[in-house]
Amino acid sequence: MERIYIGMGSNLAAPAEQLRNALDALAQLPNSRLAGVSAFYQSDSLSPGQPRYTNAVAALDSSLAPLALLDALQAIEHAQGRERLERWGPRTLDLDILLFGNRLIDEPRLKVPHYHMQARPFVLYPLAELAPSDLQLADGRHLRDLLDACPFVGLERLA
Ligand code: ROI
Repeated sequence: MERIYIGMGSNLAAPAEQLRNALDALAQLPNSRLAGVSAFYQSDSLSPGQPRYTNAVAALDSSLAPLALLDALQAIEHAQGRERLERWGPRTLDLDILLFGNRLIDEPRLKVPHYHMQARPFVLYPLAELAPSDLQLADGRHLRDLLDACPFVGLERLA
């Protein structure tokens, strides 16, 4: 089993419900256990002119291989109506593998740690709710340092 952190986001079709449905689907993945979920957070989209996003992070313990998990996450996105119309476009559901145990993954379909996580408060702050405070990424960076460089700005933590 490895500990995997999954970033979740939605800005269409009742975002909080999309995240709850995705959590139900994650809990049913084979050879896996849903180990935790952060609070939900709302924030403005990084690309202008889209509805606000609801984001959260899930902790999954799994013995699935990285690409098998990626396939499963894409199947969940698809089942919840994700259409890949444009890069950075609005979406019913986005599931991103942020961290996968202590692995560095650099494949065409999958880069871990996730590329943009260090600059995104809506990823780092929910991740910090679940991860140990001394978490070190596989590339040597410390979560603590990423948080220090990424102010808690524009995030609204939902009850
Ligand atoms: N903005 C926010 N706040 N949350 C997201 O999940 C998100 N995802 C994206 C872009 C369009 C970059 N902006 C986002 O893909």
